[in-house]
Amino acid sequence: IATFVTMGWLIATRAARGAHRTDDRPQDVVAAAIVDDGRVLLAQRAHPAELAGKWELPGGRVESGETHATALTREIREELGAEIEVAGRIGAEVTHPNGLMLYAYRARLRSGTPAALEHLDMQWFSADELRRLDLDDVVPADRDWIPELCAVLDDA
Ligand code: 9L3
Ligand code: MG
Repeated sequence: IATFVTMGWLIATRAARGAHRTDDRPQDVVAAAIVDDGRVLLAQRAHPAELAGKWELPGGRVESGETHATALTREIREELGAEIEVAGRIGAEVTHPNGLMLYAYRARLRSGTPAALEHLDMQWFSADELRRLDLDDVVPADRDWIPELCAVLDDA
């Protein structure tokens, strides 16, 4: 019986380890700064409750086997129904309190018209509109990206 108890314990602890990715390297989240006509697209999160109504650069988790670019292209297709071309990084990576690592990338629209399929709303922001945005209305993880976004739009 001791053998069976030990086997059960081994299986249970391994299953628990597999379920908690935080035991591995941090999971990557990618976000897109889609710039068009001198403006950047921000989307208003629908969930979780503490982030609902706050603006973010749209995107999501990188799944196994994906590059940052393929994950971001998939996320924008799912969230906004548009095809993008991913360019270089913008801003510094952000370490999320829950262990996620966030990376922002510049992107251009290839086809389709973005729509808030999974967000409460979306809006194109000029540099001036970004500077007037109350940071309390921005997802905390994305706040540090705003100054560099303004600089990119000033150059665009
Ligand atoms: N997150 C923060 N800022 C962003 C994005 C796209 C995501 N610009 C955070 C919110 C969630 C996690 O990363 O805690 C996963 O994002 P999602 O898959 O819920 O979009
Ligand atoms: Mg998302």
